[in-house]
Amino acid sequence: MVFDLDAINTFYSKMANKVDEARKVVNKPLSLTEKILYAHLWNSNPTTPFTRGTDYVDFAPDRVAMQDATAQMALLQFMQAGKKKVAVPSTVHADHLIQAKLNAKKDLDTAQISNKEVYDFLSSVSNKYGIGFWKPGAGIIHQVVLENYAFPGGMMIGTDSHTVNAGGLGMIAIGVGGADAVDVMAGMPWELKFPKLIGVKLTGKLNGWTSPKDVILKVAGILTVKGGTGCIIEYFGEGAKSLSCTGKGTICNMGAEVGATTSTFGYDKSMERYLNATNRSKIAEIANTLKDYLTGDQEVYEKPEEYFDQFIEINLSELEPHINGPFTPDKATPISKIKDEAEKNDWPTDVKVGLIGSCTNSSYEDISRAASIAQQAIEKKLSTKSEFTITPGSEQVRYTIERDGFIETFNKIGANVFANACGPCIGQWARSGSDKQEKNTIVHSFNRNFSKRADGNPNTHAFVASPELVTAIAISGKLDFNPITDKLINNDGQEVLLNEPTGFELPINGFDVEDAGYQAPVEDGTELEVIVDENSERLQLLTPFKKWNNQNLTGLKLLIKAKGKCTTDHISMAGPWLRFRGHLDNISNNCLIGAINAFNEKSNYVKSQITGKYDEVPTTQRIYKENNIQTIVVGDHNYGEGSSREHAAMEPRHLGIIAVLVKSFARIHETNLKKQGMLALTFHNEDDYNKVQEDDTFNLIDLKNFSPGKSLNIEILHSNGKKENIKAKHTYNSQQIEWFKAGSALNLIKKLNS
Ligand code: MIC
Ligand code: SF4
Repeated sequence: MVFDLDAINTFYSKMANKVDEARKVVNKPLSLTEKILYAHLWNSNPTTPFTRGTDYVDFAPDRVAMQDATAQMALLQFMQAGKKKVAVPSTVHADHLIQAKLNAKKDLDTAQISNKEVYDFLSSVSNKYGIGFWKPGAGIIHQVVLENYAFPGGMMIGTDSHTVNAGGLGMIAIGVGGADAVDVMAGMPWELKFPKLIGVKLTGKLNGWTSPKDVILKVAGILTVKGGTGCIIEYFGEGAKSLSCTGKGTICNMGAEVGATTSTFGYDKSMERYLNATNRSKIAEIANTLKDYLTGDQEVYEKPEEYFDQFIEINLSELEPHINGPFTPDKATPISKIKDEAEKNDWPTDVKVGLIGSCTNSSYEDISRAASIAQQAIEKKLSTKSEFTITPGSEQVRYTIERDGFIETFNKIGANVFANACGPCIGQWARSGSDKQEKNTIVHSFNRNFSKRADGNPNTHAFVASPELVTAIAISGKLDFNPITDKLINNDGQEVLLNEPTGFELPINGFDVEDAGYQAPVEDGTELEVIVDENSERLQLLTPFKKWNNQNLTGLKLLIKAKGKCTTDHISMAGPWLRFRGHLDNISNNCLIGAINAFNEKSNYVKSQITGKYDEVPTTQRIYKENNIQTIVVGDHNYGEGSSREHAAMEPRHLGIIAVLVKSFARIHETNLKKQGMLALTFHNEDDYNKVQEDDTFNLIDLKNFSPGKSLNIEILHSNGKKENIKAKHTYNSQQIEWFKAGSALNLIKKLNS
């Protein structure tokens, strides 16, 4: 048993009381989100209710999860915190570093060799500090967490934005940067601004080709990539109850794509069935006795407009399958409109590859429904026009679907099964020919489709759809194929129509696995040593960032004014760069290379105010650093959208960028910047973005008075000698200002522990 039943029992034994106390203080019916948040306060019982969207609150999460690409930096930081053991149950999952090239077996063997140093580091550091280690091949963090650790009413944080997947099992699960994970593992409170609430009522029932994925594709279309910022989305209603637990997981997973802090569902029969199927009947038994506490109060769901900050209703019976993309997950097109849209936008309609799986959509249900389409292709004598790949989410799912014949079915339609890992979803895809940068289309069941994400090719148009739809599209080879209405011509020249997909919520014969791939830590790891080779190009011990000198910051040069979408993929690209995630100096060579320079519309091409020449962003910035000149980055809306990777904050910090001034931030990235001792500022007046010119110098003239709720005054000096004054807002509270003063949050922890 890998989960901690005792800890969960202890939490449940106190939950009812905590929620009852909270209800007295709040003095009105509570949503599920509020129940879970109030039941996880660091300082037991509140005396006044928290104001949503305003109050910073200290929480005590039940557990921490980390994946290999972020765990390296998180654990390098934890090693500096001076603790013997982690304070809460924590796990590390080796999933992001496996490249998908040939097939599961060969790719895993290659990864074991090429990533040996990193895996050895993660395995030994986990062992030393009491952290469970899921070895390469065990599966993708979020699927493994759902299968083993998530529990209704619990609260967890994870160093990956899709940690939110665990909301499918009624948790409040939140993606964070590594420095936040360090707080919790070091036994300190974890701080979050008390979120606003979005209620989504689901009525009706899914049918035909529509799947849970379409619910979130629709929601993404409604809310857009920043509509959920600062909010928790709570789903409820009869429609919600009719969804499988893993389907709920899919919906919560992609909540990251609308910027939501997390999403969740109330405990119901589907969760009970999933807990039973994954050997956790004991949790289901206790959860059944606490049902009312593990869902929102009836009054809240009856009058949602009164209790949520925003309310959306979706009728599942009428929901159409959707295809979202390209380049952004919120461009939602219902299948009936895809032909028109494709034509209108000149999207290439020949689909080169269909890819299913990932942490988002690799449940037994997803795979069985996709397999039912593949089976029809065989029976109806259709040959698959696109390439087709599968990345199973966990070894447990992979083993079970192989046992039940689905892998064989996929193989018969020419599929390639990759390792249980992120693979193509995060650019770990050795796609042949992608360097030619041809305009082409792929369709996948993953969650993100930012430019270059899957294969590094900016001209790959990636679309997101449910696994069953991806399978049908791959068989047809056409983006504008609508399986509900369109016929295909089979190998005998006959016209055939695909029937609706069918599947199984859970395996009839139960899940099975030979070796799930888990390594438990030793009881006492104090004597164990963690070795980091000084000459390593992949791992580097951290040197603390310098503390602030208490002076106003003057003479900051503009490094880049980024235009439009600037996600963490633009700031710290993944794919080939994942190999340097444990080496701050080396990975800093990708700093902001994807951001579009507003002055020339090019990426990785900025003017140096020292040399007057244009060069790559990291090279230009390193020259400023050598000359002890600090710099500032200016950006657009939702800056830092996407991943939790704190490299997107540590790299700029390491290279000497001290401030980031934007129209708005994505939540995790803003916190990451603060944690690493940087200034994360937003324009008071959005239009001031237009005032910023290429050769500008910035003076933060009243930083000495940096205090909560008080705007900062910035003087911009243009090269023509003109001066303009603008105001910048910030969301730092007094604790966060201390992080800035100390040089980073970690410097402060170290000070407290020394
Ligand atoms: C992603 O989906 O972008 C990632 C890769 O899983 C990231 C984490 C990372 O960059 O390591 C995330 O979502 O947080
Ligand atoms: Fe991995 Fe993709 Fe899921 Fe991120 S979104 S955890 S890269 S499978």
